[in-house]
Amino acid sequence: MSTVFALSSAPGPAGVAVVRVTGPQAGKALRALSGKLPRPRQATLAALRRPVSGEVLDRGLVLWFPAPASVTGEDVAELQIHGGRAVVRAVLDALAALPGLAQAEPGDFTRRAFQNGKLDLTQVEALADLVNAETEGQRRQAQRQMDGELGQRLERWRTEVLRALAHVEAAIDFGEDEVPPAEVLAGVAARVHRLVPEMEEALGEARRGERLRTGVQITIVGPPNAGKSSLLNAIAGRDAAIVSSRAGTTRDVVEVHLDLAGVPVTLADTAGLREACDEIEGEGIRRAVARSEQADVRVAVFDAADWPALDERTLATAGPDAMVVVNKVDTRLVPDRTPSGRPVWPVSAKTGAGIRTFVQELARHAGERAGMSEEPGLTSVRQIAAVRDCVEALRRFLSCSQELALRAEDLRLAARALGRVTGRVDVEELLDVVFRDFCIGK
Ligand SMILES: Nc1nc2c(ncn2[C@@H]2O[C@H](COP(=O)(O)OP(=O)(O)O)[C@@H](O)[C@H]2O)c(=O)[nH]1
Ligand SMILES: [Mg+2]
Repeated sequence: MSTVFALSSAPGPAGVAVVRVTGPQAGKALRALSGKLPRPRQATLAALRRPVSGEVLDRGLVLWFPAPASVTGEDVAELQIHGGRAVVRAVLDALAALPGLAQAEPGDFTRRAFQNGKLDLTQVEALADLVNAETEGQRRQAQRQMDGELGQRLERWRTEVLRALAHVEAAIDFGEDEVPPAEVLAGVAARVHRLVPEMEEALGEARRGERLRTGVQITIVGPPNAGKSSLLNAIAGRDAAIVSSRAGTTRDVVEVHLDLAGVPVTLADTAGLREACDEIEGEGIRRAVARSEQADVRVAVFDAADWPALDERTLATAGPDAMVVVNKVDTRLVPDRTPSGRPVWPVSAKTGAGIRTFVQELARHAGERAGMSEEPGLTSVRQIAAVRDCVEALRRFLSCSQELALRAEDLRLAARALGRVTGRVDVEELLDVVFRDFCIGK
């Protein structure tokens, strides 16, 4: 394995820059620059010198993490130096000049951590999510996944599937005298039967975790001139959408990305719903309807002037679970229920009245859709696809329509699908399970 180094902190002038070296030559490299190896895991002040010439490049803290108790599982040296561009450049150049050392490729440290069993793939994904987290909700989700809970849950499932597979293979290999296949198979089927609904439940909840990663989609719909664009601007606190008293001003979907109480959301303003005057407006309305269909949360905006009549087309497009907002209450007051009894958020995009209360409620809805309070579930498309493949294979196994050897193959596929998620695909483990359950060679 090669030894690589990289600037681990962000580039550019800063108080401190962190340079990490990982691999078998890391200790040698640290000694070459600082003169000696500090005690493991203890921050030690040292002068860093250019090898050969002995010129002092910087003074900083050095740390030494011998394998395997390090972030990558290899020998790791960490240099905390002054974060000036020239200082960093000089130290990186000095490292590059050492024999056997090379600049790390993107993701090298994490890849090594994975290869050495420090992280499973769900944790690798979580690490990327954590580094990219912009809102509190995203940080929390990534942190939970980083703890490895999701990986452990998947490993538990995989072990169950492997155990079932071991029993089926035993039934094939051992012959009738030693393991009565019918009995074994019934036990295996019962186990798999319990597993499938658990996975399906996780799949059912998966959209939530994904929403927290990518953002909850909120769409504003309503008749022309109700104040949809004004509402979006009031929520976003800036003039993202063009506001005009001319009906049909907003023609395409206008999006803003916001942090609503820790939940990332994409708020979309759309064209007013009415009979289109021209082709472009018609397309805008078609997009409005399509966007509304895909949305996680729909907001229907009406003009207080029309109260108590509410535009039918908007009600139909937004659907029964939409939040009903009546705008322009500065011109006319409205009650807090629609004639049919649905709750109403009375607001004025112009004066700001009611906006705070509405935004709080909107944030709560968005948070609910993102499953902010849930246990760590599946969060990425990759994870969801793999668990879906697994369930499919297990269902095929349970359908009993094939001969035993083919059904064993279904279990193997199921285990492999789960292994793909965590990155653990070794067969050695399968043998362990077999030995544990059967005491072969007893
Ligand atoms: N009085 C009053 N006028 C508003 C309010 N919100 C929007 N308007 C006006 O209503 C018109 C239409 O607003 P706009 O946001 O473009 O509506 P949209 O077509 O639904 O996007 C504009 O002239 C706005 O100034 C409000 O809360 N009170
Ligand atoms: Mg508009």
